Amino acid sequence: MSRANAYYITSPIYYVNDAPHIGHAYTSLACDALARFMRLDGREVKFLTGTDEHGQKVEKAASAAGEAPQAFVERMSRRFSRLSDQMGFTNDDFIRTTEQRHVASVQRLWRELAARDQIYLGVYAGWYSVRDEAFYTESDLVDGMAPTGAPVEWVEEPSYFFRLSAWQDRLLEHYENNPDFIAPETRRNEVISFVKGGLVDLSVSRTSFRWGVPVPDDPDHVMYVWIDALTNYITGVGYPDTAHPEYRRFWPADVHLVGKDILRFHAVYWPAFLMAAELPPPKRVFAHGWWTNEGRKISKSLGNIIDPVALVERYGLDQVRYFLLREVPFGNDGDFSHRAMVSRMNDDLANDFGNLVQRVLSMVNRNCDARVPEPGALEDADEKLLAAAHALLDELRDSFARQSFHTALIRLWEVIGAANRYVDEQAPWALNKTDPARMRTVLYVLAETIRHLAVLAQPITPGGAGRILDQLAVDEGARGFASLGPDGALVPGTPLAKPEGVFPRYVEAGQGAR
Ligand code: ME8
Repeated sequence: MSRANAYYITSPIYYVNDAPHIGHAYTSLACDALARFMRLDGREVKFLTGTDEHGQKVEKAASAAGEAPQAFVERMSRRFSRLSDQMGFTNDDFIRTTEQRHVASVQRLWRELAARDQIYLGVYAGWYSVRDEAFYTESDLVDGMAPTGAPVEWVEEPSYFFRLSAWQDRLLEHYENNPDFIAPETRRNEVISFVKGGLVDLSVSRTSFRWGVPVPDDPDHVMYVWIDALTNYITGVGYPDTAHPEYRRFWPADVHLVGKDILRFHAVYWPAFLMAAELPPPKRVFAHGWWTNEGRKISKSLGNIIDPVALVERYGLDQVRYFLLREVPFGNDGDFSHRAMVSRMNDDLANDFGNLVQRVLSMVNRNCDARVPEPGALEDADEKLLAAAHALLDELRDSFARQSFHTALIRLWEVIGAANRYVDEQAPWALNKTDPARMRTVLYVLAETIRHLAVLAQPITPGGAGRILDQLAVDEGARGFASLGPDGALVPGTPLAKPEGVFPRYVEAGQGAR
C-alpha cells in the first residue's frame, strides 16, 4: 500500500512503576478511536502503545518489591497489556523499552548523534534532594531547601549532553513552517515561547544507577530517560533498519497523542533528536488535558485514583469510552463525576440513540414482517434526513483529522436528534392504519439513517454500534465507510432479527428500572 494511505498513531509508553489509571486509559482510548476511524475509512493503520521500563524509579521499585528489575518490569508491563484487552484497544503492536529491538534502536540513534557531534561528555551538577528524588536549580531553592522543604545537597556527576541549544532556531522555523505540528493552539503557543526563551543542552546519561540502556562505548553510563523513551516511536516501525517496509510506510508518524505534561519532550526534544540525526520529525503532536475526580485533583496521596477497569465494570465499556471522548473537548482539562457519567450514559446513549433504534426496529419487526421495508417515493422531510446522514462522513473526517472527538459526537447526536424528531412528526405508528405504504417509506428512511449512525459510531462505541448493525443484518464486510451513502443502502426484504436494547440505562442502587 502507498505511503499516502498509511496512518501511524502512537500513545505515550507508560511507566511500569504505576498501576494503570485513567490517564493511561484516556490517551490510549483516543488513539484507539482514531485508529478505528482510519481503518474503517480504508487507511492502513499502525497504532503503537507500550511501556517505559528503565530508570532509577523502576530500579528502586523493583528492589522495594524484592525483585530483580527484569522480573519486576515483566510483571508490571503485563498490567498494561491487559488494560488494552480490557478496554478493547486495537493497538497493532505493544513495545517495551527493555526489548532487544529497542535497545538496538536507541543505541543506534545515539551513535548517529555522536557521529554528528551532537553529544558530548560534560558534568551534570545540581541541588539534589534524596527525599524528593529530584534535582533543583539555584532559583528553585527556598532558604537553602527544596521548595518541598526537603534538604538538598550539591551533586556533580559526569554526564553526556545533547546539544539541544543548537536547535533553537531550527525548531522555531519548523513550528513556523508546520502550523499543525503542535495542537491545540494554546499549547503550541506555550511551546513556542518556551523555545524562544532559550534552550540549554540536555543531560542524556547517568552514572548513578544501572537500570537503563548502556551508552555505546562507555559502559559506566546508562541513557537517561527521554532519549530512551521517545525513540520507541521509531523502534516500533523497524528502526534502525530505515529500509524496513514499516519504516518506509509509516515514518514520519501522523500523530503522537500525549498528555499536556509531556508535550515539551515530544514537541521540543524529540524533533531536535530526529533532525540532529537527519531523520524526519513526526507530523503532529497533540496534547490532551487532565482529568480531575469529582472536582478534585487526582493524586495517590488523596487516594482518589480512578481505575479505568472499575469504571468499565460499573458503567460499561461503550459508556466509558463515549463519556471520556464526549464530555470534554479533547485538549481541555475535565472533571469526572458519577453524575455527569450517568447523565451521558442515560440521556445520550440510552434515551437518544438507544430509544431511536429500539423504536424504529420494533416497528419494523411488528409492522413490516420483520424485514427491511420497501420504500416508496421520497418526500422532502425524507430527503432532508438522509442528506444529513450522508453528510456525516465528511464532517467526521474533518473532526477526527483535528482530534476533535467531541465535535464528531456532537454532529452524530444532532442527526440522532433530527431522526427522533422525524419519528415524532411522521408518526409511523399512526400511518400503519392510514397509509401503510408511507409508513414503510418512513421506516426505511429511519433504518438507513440508523445504519449511517451506527457505522460512524463504531470507533467510539464499537460494542453497541456493532449490535445495531447486527440487528440491521449488515454484513461484517459491509461496515466500513465505503459502504456509506446510497450504494451500500439496506436492501428491502432482508429479514431482520428481533430487536434488543443496545445501550442499557444506569440504575442507581435502590431504584427500580424505569
Ligand atoms: O509520562 N488525566 O509515562 P506515564 C489525564 N513514560 N491524563 C493523565 C492524568 C490525568 N489525571 N494523569 C496522568 C510517561 N495522565 C512517560 C512517557 S512517552 C515517550 C514517555 C497522563 O505513565 C499523562 O499526561 O507517567 C501521560 O500522558 C500519561 O497519563 C502517563 O504516562
